Amino acid sequence: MTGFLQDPAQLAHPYRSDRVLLSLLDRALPADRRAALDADLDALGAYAQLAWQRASTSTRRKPVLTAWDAWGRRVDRIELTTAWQEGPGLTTRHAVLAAGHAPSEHARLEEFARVYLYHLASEFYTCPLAMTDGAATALKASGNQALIRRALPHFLSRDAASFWLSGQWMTENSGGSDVGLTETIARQDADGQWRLYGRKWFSSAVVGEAALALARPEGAGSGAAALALFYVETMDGERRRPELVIDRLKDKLGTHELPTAEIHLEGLPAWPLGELAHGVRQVAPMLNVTRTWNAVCAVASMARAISLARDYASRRRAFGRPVIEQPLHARTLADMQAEFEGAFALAFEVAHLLGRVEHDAAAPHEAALLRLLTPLAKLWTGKLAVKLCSEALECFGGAGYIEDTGLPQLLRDAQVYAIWEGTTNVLSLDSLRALAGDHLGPLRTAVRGWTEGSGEAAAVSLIGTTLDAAAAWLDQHASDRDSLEAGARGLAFTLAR
Ligand code: MFK
Ligand code: FAD
Repeated sequence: MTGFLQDPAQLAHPYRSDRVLLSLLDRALPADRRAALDADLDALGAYAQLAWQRASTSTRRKPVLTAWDAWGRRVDRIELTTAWQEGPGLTTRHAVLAAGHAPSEHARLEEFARVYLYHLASEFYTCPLAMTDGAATALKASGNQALIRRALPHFLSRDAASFWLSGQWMTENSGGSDVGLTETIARQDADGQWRLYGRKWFSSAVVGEAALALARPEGAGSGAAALALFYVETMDGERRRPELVIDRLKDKLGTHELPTAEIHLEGLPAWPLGELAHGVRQVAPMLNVTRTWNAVCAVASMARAISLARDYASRRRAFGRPVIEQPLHARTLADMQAEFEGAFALAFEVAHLLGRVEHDAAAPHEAALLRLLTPLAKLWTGKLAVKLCSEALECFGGAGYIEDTGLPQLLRDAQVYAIWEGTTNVLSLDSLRALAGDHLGPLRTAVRGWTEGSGEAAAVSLIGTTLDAAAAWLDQHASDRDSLEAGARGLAFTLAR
């Protein structure tokens, strides 16, 4: 049978074709650092193209858990997809995590450029990578030299053979937003060794070698302030420690290649990072790093969706011309691109600020600015990724709804960005935390810097009016916590926009 056959969308090289990324890096980095970065980004872009081609010719696989071997031994072995098997080699070779911890104010920007290009091809191997980066950051902040010496060489290794992934064990059946409900107990042996007993309800780095875990020291009171933060290791040589039991892998809407497990801890050895309380305060550096990863990965999903939709529009014809030449379709794509570029600017502003703050290269207002923009970037990009991936599927017409085009996966996967690492509401409340004190002062200072000399008087005036209205709203509701919280999402969206 012959007849018309539609050419599928082709993925342009995600690095060489990304005008927005290229122009940011050219602008923000000194020439020598910019040049040194090129080879890694080029290779990660090529890997992304390879992965897209591979996905179109192979059936996607989910990881498989084998709990018992043929002879009745508990093995909890997880078989991973190809991209996951390639993850340690690829990411250590291209220094994805190590780059972020280099001694430079540009380190984080250089790291997140890599993350942005790698994320879609990684099949969410970026999820445990983010947590490993967060664990490295929280360990450094703790100042616990013994744990830093023990774990950081593995977390930041440039050699796959010695590389370790870390998990982030916070969420329990009782609560993921309200971790103060944590039931996991930390008990001390007679010899002083701490051990964890309890159940962690979501563990996305269950194949990792380490984790940071919240637990309640036995006898401590209730609530979040009484929680401590512990470092654990999951392996005993080649074997998973028997005190860590994988109950099952979750059956999820998306992120199918990512093995997210329900686990039990039956006396897993653990070491406190610092004081045996205020574990949430101690894990906060990890949260802020993983939230930055989330924002950058959400933006990467938008970039991928738009790139494919634009390519398809140049191949697909309707009413006598390529649909990209239909004024309304061109306008649809242009609107998507504009929203993406705003989100990209916000996410990468956070990435660059993080590096400047970590290396004492920030202006006085920038630490507070980073604290505010991190939840805003996470919540804004999480929602926008769903909207733009959905719009991109529609750009393919019916083909966008068909599984083996590889397109529906974009939408399914995007839904996770708004949920994990703090939901949109939880992040909106976190932005209220960040606005305590000087309210909007750091943002006003930043906006002055961003818009200086722009010549966009009307836009500058609109931003000023918006910030004035936000400040007035905060003052008006300052003494009524319930109405402040009820309006927190609206305020967060306004500020992010
Ligand atoms: C591919 C993309 C990559 C992304 C990978 C993602 C992998 C997914 C893995 C996960 O989902 S891991 C689980 C993530 N879980 C969360 O994000 C928890 C969501 N809930 C919250 O964030 C709640 O707001 C929180 C648990 C923090 C509430 O806890 P509390 O103890 O009731 O809050 P409280 O008392 O306000 O804060 C305790 C302290 O922490 C305070 O400091 P002080 O003790 O000094 O007063 C807060 O200021 C501080 N704090 C809280 N959040 C902070 C923070 N400090 C800095 N930054 C923050 N974000
Ligand atoms: P709940 O906290 O029960 O929230 C339910 C609803 O209530 C949400 O809409 C929330 O916004 C709202 N809500 C809660 N409190 C408030 C409030 N004060 N004001 C307004 N609204 C509120 N966790 C880990 O610790 N480690 C992992 O590796 C991990 N991996 C994950 C992987 C995947 C694929 C997913 C989906 C989740 C993962 N999580 C992980 C868990 C994730 O972090 C939690 O699901 C998330 O933090 C929400 O917690 P919850 O599911 O208990 O929802």
